[in-house]
Amino acid sequence: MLDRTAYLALDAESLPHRLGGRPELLDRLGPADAWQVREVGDGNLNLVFIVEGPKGSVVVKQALPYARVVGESWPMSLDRAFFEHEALSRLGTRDPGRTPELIFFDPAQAMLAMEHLTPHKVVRRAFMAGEELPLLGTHLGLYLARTLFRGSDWCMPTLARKADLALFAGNAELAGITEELVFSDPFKAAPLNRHTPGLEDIASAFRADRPLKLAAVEMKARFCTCAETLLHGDLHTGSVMATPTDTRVIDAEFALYGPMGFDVGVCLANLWMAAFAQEAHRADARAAGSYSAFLLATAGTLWRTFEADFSRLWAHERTGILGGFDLFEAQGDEGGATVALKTHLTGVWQDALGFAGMEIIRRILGLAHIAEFETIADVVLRARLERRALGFGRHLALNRWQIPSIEAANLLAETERTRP
Ligand code: SR1
Ligand code: MG
Repeated sequence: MLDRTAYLALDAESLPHRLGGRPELLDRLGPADAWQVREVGDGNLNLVFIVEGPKGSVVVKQALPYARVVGESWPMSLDRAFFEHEALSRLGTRDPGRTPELIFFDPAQAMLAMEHLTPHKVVRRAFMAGEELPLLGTHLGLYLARTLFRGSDWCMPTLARKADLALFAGNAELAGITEELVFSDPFKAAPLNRHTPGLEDIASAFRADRPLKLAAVEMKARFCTCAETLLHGDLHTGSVMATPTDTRVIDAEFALYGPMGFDVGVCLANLWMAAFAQEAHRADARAAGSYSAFLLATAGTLWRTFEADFSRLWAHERTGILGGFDLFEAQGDEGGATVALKTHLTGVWQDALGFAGMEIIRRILGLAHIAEFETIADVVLRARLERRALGFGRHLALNRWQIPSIEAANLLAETERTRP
């Protein structure tokens, strides 16, 4: 059991004194008495500091013993910092260069120091500013293929795989948060739910919508029971930072073993939601349409890149428990292996659509909303855009077996986005 009696939350004033003896930081930053510190955390859970010195800058992230978004009335284990560190190490090995460089981890202080990504922007904020990120879809598709494939039974040997599964089972508290906030709360009168005024009718209709609630239970069952690979577990566009030429994935504290479609679906959902919010962020309908086209194209590139790179890895790195070379290629049955791959990818796609539907609904009717909608001051407009997104989310959840391709899903998104 880790001794956390010395745990103390950092603040900008105390940070140089508390961390100024660390050689890894002194090497990168220069002397501590010249450090400038800013707290910049805008997420739901943690403290995040940018520390700048004469020689460079770093980020220091520290877990709080409660959920920042709610306050001290929601106590939360500091162990999530341990799981974040373990997860980022693995994800960074599986897709090198796609996560920030880790500098040190202090388990007793639940504190992680890492590379300061600059001039990177949180992707959600780049979307709100209307900045195009031409490589985002490709980078995310590659990241998803590599991390999801290489953390799975298709690639990993049995002993390492099961030890890892057991380790990440310890991140149960954060898994429980996702179970409740994504798959349950939006479909009942949960105390932490909130929504834009004007959405009362649809919030109430969703609580009485048996097919939708059955879909929520089915997706929750997939999330809870399908320990297919190590997931990031919270891959929304606030967990990605980018420039036009580089993309990095951060904030892996929700990491757990789960279905591949969860990371894919959450990511797609956040691209689609950004498109639904466009009308409020651009000067006119034409500009909104043009930026939406970029977002939908990014979703398309993401999925097609994921499929292609996953298929490449399947051909070259299928060395794990489920490898199947002995059953197919070794017996001259290449076609059998191709069918197994296609069946698997179809399952990931259908899961992704179901999870995307859940993510959209929970970001509008649940506790944790997204800035693209939250910053729309005109609540009538906000409600109108959110209502369209809710209709799309419900459609995805209920029709996940009938939407054959990313092109078909994008067409549905554009039809709903422009609905009068
Ligand atoms: C109490 S945590 C609320 C949400 O913030 C995180 O980013 C996750 O998305 C979680 O569901
Ligand atoms: Mg986060």
